Amino acid sequence: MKAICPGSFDPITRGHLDIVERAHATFGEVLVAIGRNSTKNHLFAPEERVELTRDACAHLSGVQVGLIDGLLVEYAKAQGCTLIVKGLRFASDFDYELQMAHMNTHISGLETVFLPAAARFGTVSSSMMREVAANGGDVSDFVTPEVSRAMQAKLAERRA
Ligand code: COD
Repeated sequence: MKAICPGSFDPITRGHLDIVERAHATFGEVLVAIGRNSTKNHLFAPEERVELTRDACAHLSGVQVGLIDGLLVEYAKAQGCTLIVKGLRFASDFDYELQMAHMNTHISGLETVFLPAAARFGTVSSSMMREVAANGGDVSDFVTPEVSRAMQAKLAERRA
């Protein structure tokens, strides 16, 4: 079975990575799919997010990374994925994810499986990482060293 783990991943956190690793252990082949998501204010361009995510997943053979063009479910089917895997942290995630799961099933018949966030990463979000790093805080417990360096470089570039 090939599962798809979609998200904005701006940037990928250890919480995201934990979901990808568990999806890999449970379902085998995994495609981590990055949405362009124009409604969010991004730190990294979609192609930069692909590179950082690819790097973070390099230790997982059988995990690929791609960029979603258009609808997630169409991309998923075109790539041979038969299941969507998402992480859930708290009730607000569930409210949002349930709407997307219903719509994705309605459009395509693809089911969504939810994995509970690991306790140690259960309140970690990309937006919190961006906020902490932008104000000089240390995010290295929650992102890979490469992501941490890329965030510092991007923020320095923005300040220049
Ligand atoms: N631990 C576990 N899970 C986590 C953590 C954490 N610390 N942080 C986030 N997650 C989960 C989220 O709950 C989510 O399931 C997933 O990881 C990705 O999170 P984000 O924030 O990076 O990504 P989102 O929620 O902004 O991604 C939205 C998509 C890109 C998936 C969505 O917009 C999409 O499918 N876009 C394609 C266009 C489309 O088909 N739209 C219609 C959808 S119905």
